[in-house]
Amino acid sequence: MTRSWPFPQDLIEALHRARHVAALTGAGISAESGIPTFRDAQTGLWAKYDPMELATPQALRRNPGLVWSWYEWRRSLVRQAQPNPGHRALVELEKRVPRFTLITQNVDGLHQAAGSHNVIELHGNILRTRCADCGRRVEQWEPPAEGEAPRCSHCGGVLRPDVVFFGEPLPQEAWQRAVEAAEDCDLMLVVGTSAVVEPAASLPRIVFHRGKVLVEVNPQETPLSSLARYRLAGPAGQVLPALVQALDAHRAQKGA
Ligand code: BV8
Ligand code: ZN
Repeated sequence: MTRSWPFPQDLIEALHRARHVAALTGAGISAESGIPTFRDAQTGLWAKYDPMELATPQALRRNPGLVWSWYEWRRSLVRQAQPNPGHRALVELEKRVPRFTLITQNVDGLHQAAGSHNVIELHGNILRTRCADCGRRVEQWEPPAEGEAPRCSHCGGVLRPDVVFFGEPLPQEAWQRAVEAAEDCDLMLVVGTSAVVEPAASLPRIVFHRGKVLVEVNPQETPLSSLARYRLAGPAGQVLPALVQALDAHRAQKGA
């Protein structure tokens, strides 16, 4: 049963009228799928490591085996995770608006698993692996010795997850498409992101400076909260399904 949220009528009207809706999602939308966010303390084995230290090219050079093990642990969490009602509500919303662009900072592939189409992955995907040297995508590899990273069968380079480390540039094409969506959309939902990581966090500011509607879905305040025309302070897994329901009710009433 979805808690019915008291959405402002003009928010639902703006969603109803929007020609192009964009959504920017962060780790918060996957929290209800059991994947720890970055801001949460790293659970268990990894409590003593800082993601900012491990998700870097320096860490990969210095200790590829440790970086590889950290990502193997995170991949095991992702493989057990299912999309939650928040992911599924964005699939429903995509069906209800003329144009919908889903931009995610997440690397867990849960939007695609939920059925979203043309997902823009700004930071890559943890389930894909590539060679750090020749860049080849790699589907299987010899299991590495304990504490080592596996090697590329083509060039002998260390293998790494196909994600964007801190200090690395974002994939050019993904970034371009995300900026185009921010420059064209009538409304942007910003869901489950602490809006700290750049350049992703600059996308909602483009929408704000264009005078378009920014909607933040996050139980906590963030640096974006002051720019949001609407702040829906709740978990995405409850707020987003309720938002789609309110849009349907609004349209049924208009249709009636
Ligand atoms: C770049 C893949 C330039 C890896 C990720 C100073 C020093 C050094 C660097 C910088 C600096 N200042 C700026 C930088 C640049 C740096 C950066 O932004 N650093 C920050 C930390 C200050 N950015 C970069 O390095 C980027 N690259 O700038 O390159 C360049 C250009 C040309 C040539 C060379 C270089 C690359 C950034 C990408 C890093 N990779 N991921 C991996 O995953 O291992 S980012 C990673 O962290 C995630 O992908 C994610 O994007 C980010 C975490 O952010 P969030 O998604 O927001 O998650 P978070 O946990 O923070 O927040 C969760 C939110 O959800 C919270 O607000 C919470 O309240 C909310 N929530 C919780 N539950 C729910 C919920 N919301 C809704 N419902 C719920 N149920
Ligand atoms: Zn290679």
